[in-house]
Amino acid sequence: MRHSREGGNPQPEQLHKEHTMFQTILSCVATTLLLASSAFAHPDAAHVDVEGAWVRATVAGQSGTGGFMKLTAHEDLRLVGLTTPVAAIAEVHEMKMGANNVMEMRAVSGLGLPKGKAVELKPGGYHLMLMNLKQPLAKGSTVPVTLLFQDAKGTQSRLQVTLPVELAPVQGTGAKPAQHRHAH
Ligand SMILES: [Cu+2]
Repeated sequence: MRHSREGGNPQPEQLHKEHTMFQTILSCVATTLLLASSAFAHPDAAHVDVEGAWVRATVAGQSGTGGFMKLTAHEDLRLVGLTTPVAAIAEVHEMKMGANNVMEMRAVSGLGLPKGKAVELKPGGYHLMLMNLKQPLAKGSTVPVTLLFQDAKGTQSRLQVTLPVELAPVQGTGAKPAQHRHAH
């Protein structure tokens, strides 16, 4: 039902929002199915599938941790940032072997997500870095994260996901059996 406030303008914004939400739900059914109940789409959600997402549990006194997942964009996008209420600082990081065989970690301005290609954020590689944690993250809890994407034109979009806190990578999260990874 529509109504106007006395002396005010109609509120087409609300109708528009609902319409957009409906479209988003339709176009992101695949994402929602993959994530089961662990995530929901934001009205302006980026068209990105998220699989096997998790955040590593912390121990007392630990101020930072990593988040991991497999991202498949439906168009060429870049993951350019993230926010989460549990950490004062959240960045996209890259970890790789540096000089003297020491693993080095650094923030990157973005991670390319070519259309249709699964890009894995995993321990020892790209990851979401949560720093200055405001609370310990216990296994069994969840962490809400908003991922920020940017397309080639610079248009930004977001995807809100809820990541389970785990001690190790999540197995059997609804991903297709053919996509099992084999650890070496
Ligand atoms: Cu890091």
